[in-house]
Amino acid sequence: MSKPAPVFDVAAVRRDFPILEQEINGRAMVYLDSAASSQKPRPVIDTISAFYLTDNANVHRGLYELSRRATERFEAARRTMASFLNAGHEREVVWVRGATEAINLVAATWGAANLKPGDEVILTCLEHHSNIVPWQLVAQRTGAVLRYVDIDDQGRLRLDHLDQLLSARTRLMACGHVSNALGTINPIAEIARRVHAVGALLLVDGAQGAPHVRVDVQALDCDFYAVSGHKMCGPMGIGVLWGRRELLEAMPPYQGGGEMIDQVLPEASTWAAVPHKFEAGTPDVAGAVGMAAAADYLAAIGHEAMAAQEQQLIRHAQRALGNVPGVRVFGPVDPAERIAVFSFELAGVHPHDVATILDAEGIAVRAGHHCAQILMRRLQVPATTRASAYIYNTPDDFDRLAAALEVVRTVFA
Ligand code: 7TS
Repeated sequence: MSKPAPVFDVAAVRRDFPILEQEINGRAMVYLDSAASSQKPRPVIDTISAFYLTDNANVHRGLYELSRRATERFEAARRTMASFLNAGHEREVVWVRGATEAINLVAATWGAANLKPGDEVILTCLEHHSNIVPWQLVAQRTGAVLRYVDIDDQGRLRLDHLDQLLSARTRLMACGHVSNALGTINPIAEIARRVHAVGALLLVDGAQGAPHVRVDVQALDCDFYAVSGHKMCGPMGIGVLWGRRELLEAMPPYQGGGEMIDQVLPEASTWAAVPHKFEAGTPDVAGAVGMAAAADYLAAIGHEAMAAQEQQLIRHAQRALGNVPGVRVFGPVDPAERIAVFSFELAGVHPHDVATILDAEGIAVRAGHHCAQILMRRLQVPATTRASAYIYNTPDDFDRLAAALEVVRTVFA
């Protein structure tokens, strides 16, 4: 099979990820589980380490040099994330633990303050549980009703169905930018136009979008955008909620504690300005600094180069998987409509058995429902095997995967 020329130097990128240079079960490891969590390049690890070695102190409190420095690093990281997302203002960037917390924050604060019985929240059947369960919790408390946009046979959202669901009762739509299970890239700007036309808001779960697609929250014209650091080369336990400033300002606080207040009186308190109103307690400062280093790392490669490289990888992977008898890949066929996340079934073999044999061959994939049980039900499969690639993966990785799938077939013949 011919190997297309990479549009950035993948070998150089791989040298930044020492974790990839190891053997698993006597074979050079192939890491194909980046949709669950990406690996971290040296510049991110070094930035976190340097923060603890030279700048660590609590933020927004001390009048001494180290605390000032930690605060400046923390707020500079916020500016980096604002520019990574093309936010209109750094105050629109709230530090959270990840996409899960970002969505819970909006559901619990905006949702509780704005949803009434009979109001509708539109989700899609592609969503990760993180973008379903928080809305179920607030719907149960407020009497709001959830609706789900269906997909077509390639796992693409049916915009005609969205049009049927949108009405004067719709208050918000919560939609993933990119599906973690199928890799589908959703047409967010188009969805925003339709959602805004009925006067509703659009929250985008960008956990899988930000690592792969250039995010411009102003061009997407969404109202909230949720990001996890650990899927875009940053550390675990840190993420960003971007929200329109006037929305964030109108929302009640999320958690109470230090840092989020202005005045604390015996019976009630007043709140700090956004974004600090939503950042109760000591934040993960090293995590924020590490996430900003990850955003800088991706920006240095360039989203256009990343996307072009990924398109080539998708074509190669489709050919390699397509040559294995019995493999059925879910999701969009056109590479332009997807990222390099491949959920598939292998006829007659349970996905957990596939993943176990792949592990014995040194290949890391995920098998299961991928926190997308609504989608699995829609696809009428109990589970899939999922191979998800990122900037450090090569065509060879998919050749190894295809060869290992032949081993699986032999074992189960
Ligand atoms: N939304 C999407 C689309 C996701 O893929 C994930 C994590 C989340 C939200 C939650 O992100 P967290 O960082 O707050 O946990 N997805 C996966 C996955 O596909 N396999 O493991 C985690």
